[in-house]
Amino acid sequence: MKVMIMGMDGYLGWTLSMYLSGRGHDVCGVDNMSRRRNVQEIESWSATPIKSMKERLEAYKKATGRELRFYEGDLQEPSFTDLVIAKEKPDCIVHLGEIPSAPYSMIDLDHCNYTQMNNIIGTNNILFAMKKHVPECHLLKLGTMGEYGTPNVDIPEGFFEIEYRGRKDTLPFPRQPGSWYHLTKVHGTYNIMFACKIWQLRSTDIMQGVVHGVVTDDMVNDDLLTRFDFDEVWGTALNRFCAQAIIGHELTPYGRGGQTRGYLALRDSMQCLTIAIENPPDAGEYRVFNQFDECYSVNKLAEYVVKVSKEFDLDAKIWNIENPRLEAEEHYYEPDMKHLPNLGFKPTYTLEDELRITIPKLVEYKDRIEAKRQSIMPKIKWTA
Ligand code: NAD
Ligand code: USQ
Repeated sequence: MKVMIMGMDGYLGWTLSMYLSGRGHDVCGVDNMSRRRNVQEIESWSATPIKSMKERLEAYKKATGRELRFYEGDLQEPSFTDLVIAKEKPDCIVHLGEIPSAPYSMIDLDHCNYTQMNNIIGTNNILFAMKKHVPECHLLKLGTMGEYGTPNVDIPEGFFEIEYRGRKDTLPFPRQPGSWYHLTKVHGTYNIMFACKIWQLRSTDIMQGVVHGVVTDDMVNDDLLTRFDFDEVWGTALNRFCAQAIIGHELTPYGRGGQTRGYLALRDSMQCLTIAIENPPDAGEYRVFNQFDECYSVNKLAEYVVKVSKEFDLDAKIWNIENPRLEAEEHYYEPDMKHLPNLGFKPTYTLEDELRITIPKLVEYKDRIEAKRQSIMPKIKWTA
């Protein structure tokens, strides 16, 4: 299958490009390299010393004999997006090419607008180019479990049956996102659903939990590593806790630490996305897959990191710091996850076993984490 990966230079995008190519797919990708600039803006960097895209492509060819094609450009530009889709005519577009950070979108008006314009316009440009050039193409779009928020009832996969004033219908489950970033994903969801309805496009909207880990089997040498962020803006919870343990920084669950989310390992995210790619929806179908391995509170995650760190002679300590976000710190959380297991998904390792791979790998980059220690403590406040 010819797969075009929007956001090829990113944490998931680079990993997925190699994973799909290894399974025999013809992979090309797009990126405007904004993630690298946006991380620099807050004076941080990836713990892993990632190579330029040119070096990555050469290293991949040297290691495997296989080629990946790459186009540098901005999905916010309608003519660029139209051109690459018309040129490649992909069977599947995996759209990862968005700004993924909740804290970044909460900095101020400029960062809110940048995130919203980037994410909503980029997706619309893809939809219009698909309609024009590849109406049969499958759009696999990365949404987020955070679209749903933390309702006091079970969370279905996208839709639920409701009876109201004596009448029944199947409707989109209410979205209650918790940041300007998470809102972009909700807007994207409705735009894609509408495009599928009016133009008979086909799409899978992935409500993905928080991803963790740094190693997959394709990273056979360090030139092929993906990025790994740990600062307050771009690092996600479990990845941050691992990096903190390595430099002897207290682990930082926010507030009471009962915030519960779905988490999944990077290698399992690759497995899930590939299952969705290889099992496309029908024309006109808009479907939603929830995607995670297990749900954990941030306190529980920190406890796992303390436990596994000990095996590597790291004495990690937990410090529940003041929560910079506006979010429930104790709540019900029971999301469904049936579609992907029904199509064959099985988590590869337990959380602890994945940590036994991540932590020693990150120890190799201890100096790079230490060098950006100042970027760890949160300064961006939701209600400021
Ligand atoms: P990332 O920032 O590492 O990757 C996104 C890539 O897209 C970056 O390389 C960036 O330069 C590129 N990009 C952004 N805007 C672009 C534009 N206008 N034109 C071209 N390229 C553009 O993020 P990630 O962690 O790999 O996440 C990928 C997707 O998955 C995002 O949509 C994110 O919201 C979603 N997601 C991520 C996680 C997670 O925990 N990492 C969890 C759930 C959902
Ligand atoms: N948290 C801590 N301590 C930290 C960092 C985070 O307690 O040091 C807490 C947050 O307050 C939140 C939870 O951990 O309650 C998750 O935060 P996060 O930063 O790991 O994740 P989030 O901001 O939700 O965003 C990440 C990705 C985003 C994706 C989302 C999936 O950056 O792209 O959409 O995870 S989900 O959380 O399911 O919406």
